[in-house]
Amino acid sequence: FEIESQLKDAINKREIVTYFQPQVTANGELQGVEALVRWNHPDKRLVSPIEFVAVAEEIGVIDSLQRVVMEDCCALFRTLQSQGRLTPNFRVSINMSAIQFRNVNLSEDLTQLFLQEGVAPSFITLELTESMLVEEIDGAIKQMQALKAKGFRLSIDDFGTGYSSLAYLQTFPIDELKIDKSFLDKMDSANIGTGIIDTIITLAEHLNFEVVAEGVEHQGQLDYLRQKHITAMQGYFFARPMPAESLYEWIEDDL
Ligand code: G
Ligand code: G
Ligand code: MN
Ligand code: NA
Repeated sequence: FEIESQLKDAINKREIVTYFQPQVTANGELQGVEALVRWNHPDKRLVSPIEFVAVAEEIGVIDSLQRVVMEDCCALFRTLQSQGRLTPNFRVSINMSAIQFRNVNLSEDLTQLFLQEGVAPSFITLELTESMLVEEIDGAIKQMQALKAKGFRLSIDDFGTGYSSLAYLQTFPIDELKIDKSFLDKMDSANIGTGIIDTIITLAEHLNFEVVAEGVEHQGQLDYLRQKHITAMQGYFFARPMPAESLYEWIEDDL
């Protein structure tokens, strides 16, 4: 297949790049960013990460791909620090691959990479999905504990769409839930359809997790979420994922 043979080269040729999407607090402050990988394909054909991340897993280059993303995150830290903009609770969220999450050396490997680049793990939030956690629960809990022991923050992405039971949720050493965009899509202008959002926020409060809402596209959603105990919001209403250079300008102009 074409994309399979091209992907390996793309990583070496630096066609794989990382975009960043801001996460904003209810007060309008920048809480952090999510790193979202992109492929600058020479034919300008848009290849979604949904497609090429899966291909990278199949052909065994997912570790190199994730490494590009992590190094781009470290470069972002260096620039923000040099601009005096790196606050102690700034976060960069990175989407984990299921294959990566199963690596028994993951916590050591990640710690080495970030410390080498001068980035403390406490600045890094690793986004996991429910399917990664429920597949083999004992192994997943061990992996999460190992990552927590090194100081990484842990988040469950697309929360509410998977199959994690409430009983297990309580035993997971995580820091944050990300409310899936599909629940925000159901909110209409009269704020009908917020039941699940409210429930996740309440659940998170009880379990002492922070909450990030993703897919905020309208002022109405922002106004509603603002009155809730929510850590941060992310969505096109604030900004789309963008290259690092654009992010620096966005911070300058919009915050
Ligand atoms: O930003 P976008 O809608 O194109 O992302 C599509 C999907 O790709 C999302 O599910 C997102 O979590 C995933 N994704 C984006 N960046 C990365 C990455 O760096 N690593 C992994 N494993 N998945 C990513
Ligand atoms: O699976 P994950 O949650 O990591 O993927 C998030 C995806 O959602 C990314 O592809 C990102 O580009 C996209 N996204 C972020 N904010 C919005 C938004 O407000 N609207 C839409 N349609 N997509 C969004
Ligand atoms: Mn994500
Ligand atoms: Na999501």
